[in-house]
Amino acid sequence: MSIRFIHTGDIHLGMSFSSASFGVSLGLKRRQEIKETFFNILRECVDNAVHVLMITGDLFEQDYITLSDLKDVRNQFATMTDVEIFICAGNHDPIINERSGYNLLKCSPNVHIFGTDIEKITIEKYNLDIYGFSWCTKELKSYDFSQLAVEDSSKFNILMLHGDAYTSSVYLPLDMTELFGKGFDYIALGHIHKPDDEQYRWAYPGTPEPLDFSETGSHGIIEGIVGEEGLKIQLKPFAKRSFIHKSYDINEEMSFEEIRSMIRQDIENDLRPDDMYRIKLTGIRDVDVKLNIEIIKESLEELVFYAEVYDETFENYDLERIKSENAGNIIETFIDNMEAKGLEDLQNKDALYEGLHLLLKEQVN
Ligand SMILES: [Mn+2]
Repeated sequence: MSIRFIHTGDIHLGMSFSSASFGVSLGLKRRQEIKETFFNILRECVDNAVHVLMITGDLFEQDYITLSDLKDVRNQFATMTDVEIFICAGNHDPIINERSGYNLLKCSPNVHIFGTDIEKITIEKYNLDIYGFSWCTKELKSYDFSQLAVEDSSKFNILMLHGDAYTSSVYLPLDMTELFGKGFDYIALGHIHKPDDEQYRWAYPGTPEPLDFSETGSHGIIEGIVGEEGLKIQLKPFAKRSFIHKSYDINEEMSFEEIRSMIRQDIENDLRPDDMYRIKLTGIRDVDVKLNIEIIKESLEELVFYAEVYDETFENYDLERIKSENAGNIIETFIDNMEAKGLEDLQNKDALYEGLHLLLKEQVN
């Protein structure tokens, strides 16, 4: 037979979002959406008669999850009697003591939570051995995998780990060449929030619901089959929303309304009403143009779920006037020096305007 599985991780149920750029009230909404998306994943397992669900750590935020949410999860797991659910705890939900979330509730027999030493859990009916361990600390500089070996290569063998395959961080750096050499059919990883569906025998599913503006692109779950014909995995989009970055370069010819409608038009041309936008304005604006980013934000939020706008433009200064007002001081010298370097080079011009912005602000203060 072949085993159909779903691999997810880094759900971060209970995420507080207390310092999110999009604010606390939207954070609360996102917190609820993360939970809904996780329950949609559980429903997907049942609807598609998935045999195995793997959750590779950071299922929840130990410091912020409520007992109420944990009970909802436990109860939902208990209804999924035909799905074997495997969980290895990560650095956000480590099994530290009896108050750790995983120790508070007794789960149904279909839920397998790895202990804090590496162990093998066997599902006889699927001829499957799954290896893994749960974190019991918030940091883990290394782990000795030298004794780890596939015990029965006639079975399907999967390894679940929460760690860092890409950099040498304090979050368990993983030597994938070493681990891959042990002969697992699949290594299910967690910790990195960016999904990678390109790997052949090991992969990060990433966060199913992206958490902030650093988590751009499509997010979802990994659907896979392991069987006599080998392994097949693919990333299936599952997130309710995406984070999108947009940058607009304006110039000194543009009025405020032109700037506002240009941005609005551009967003409308490729409208993604459910998504969250971070908009950056760069370039040089006319000194008389008052760039009211709140008005731009409000006008965009008629179109999309959320927009935040950052003004990184510089005023189009009247250099001759500023020089004559600052004859003999550092501001005049600065302008002279930059003019000598050549303002037709836009980098020089930006540097001049950036410097002037700071110097003139200081002067006012
Ligand atoms: Mn995580």
